[in-house]
Amino acid sequence: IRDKTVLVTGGAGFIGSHLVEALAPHNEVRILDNFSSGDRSYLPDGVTIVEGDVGDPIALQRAARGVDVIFHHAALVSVSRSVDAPRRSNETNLDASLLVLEQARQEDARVVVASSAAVYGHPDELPVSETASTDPASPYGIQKLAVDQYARRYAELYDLETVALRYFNAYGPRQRGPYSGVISTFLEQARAGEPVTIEGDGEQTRDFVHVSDIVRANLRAATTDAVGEAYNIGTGSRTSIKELAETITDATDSDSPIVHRDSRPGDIRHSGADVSKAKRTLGFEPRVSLESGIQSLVDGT
Ligand code: UD2
Repeated sequence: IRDKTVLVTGGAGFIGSHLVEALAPHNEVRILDNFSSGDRSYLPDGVTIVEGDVGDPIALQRAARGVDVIFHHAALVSVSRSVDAPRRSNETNLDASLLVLEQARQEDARVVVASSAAVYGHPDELPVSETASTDPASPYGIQKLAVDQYARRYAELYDLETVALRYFNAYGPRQRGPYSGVISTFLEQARAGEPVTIEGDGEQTRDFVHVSDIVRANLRAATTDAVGEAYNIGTGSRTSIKELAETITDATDSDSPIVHRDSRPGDIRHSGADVSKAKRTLGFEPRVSLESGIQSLVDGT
């Protein structure tokens, strides 16, 4: 997209900052971030920073004034933290998202919301399509499902242009920290020569999607006519956690042993996207294979 005024909530975070990078050359970009996990160094010059909580109506109003599109990426992404503290994660993931939708109504702005594969819970069928039943297995999944449904209903009830993107397992540069995804955890462990910790038997599978593909999906969502819809964003292929551990120890030339720990209570066994709807309707085409995505993380390119 070009020549728009856009707001990225969570714009200093992992996915948000990559999106900001893609938008900044051709658009007026604002971000709203409380820097709880985001970092200023990720932001290119020329971006307007509003420091604050997405749940703070004043900060949100300031950041959203006059925008054409809001990309809503501010969230607490840890499933296990949502289990430990459901109300705290509900505040950020659901209450604040409703504020964002309301603010978009005020501005008549399009909203692209970050939904999640977590809305499906334990899928009945693989790959999982958007018409599959939604039965989230965690507070996080419940919150994302509610946002996803609100987005759809805001399109219908108020004629607001909304799109929900259901991300599968995102990875890439800048994902880090104790609550981040398994790829960044394994990479840190392998590089430090520490044991690579598989939770459970490692036969569970995930659909790992590179952040650059997620950014491309957002750019498509910003212009599509097919609003009021949810789209799976993944690659369509699944990798077991065991295979992932081996790929990462190989790619880093690490001597780290691969060890097993207890599995996570309530862990999803298999997750994989049917991305045909996003391909057909958004023209989304995942480009980065897991092998090349991991290689570029290792090479730092
Ligand atoms: C990810 C997202 C979540 C949601 C969901 C949608 C993150 C941090 N979470 O949850 O926000 O969108 O996908 O499907 O991106 N594992 C290990 N060892 C470790 C860490 C993890 O074996 O040190 C396993 C873990 O038990 C699980 C798998 O790896 O089976 C993936 O775990 P995760 O935390 O990266 O992501 P997930 O799928 O729980």
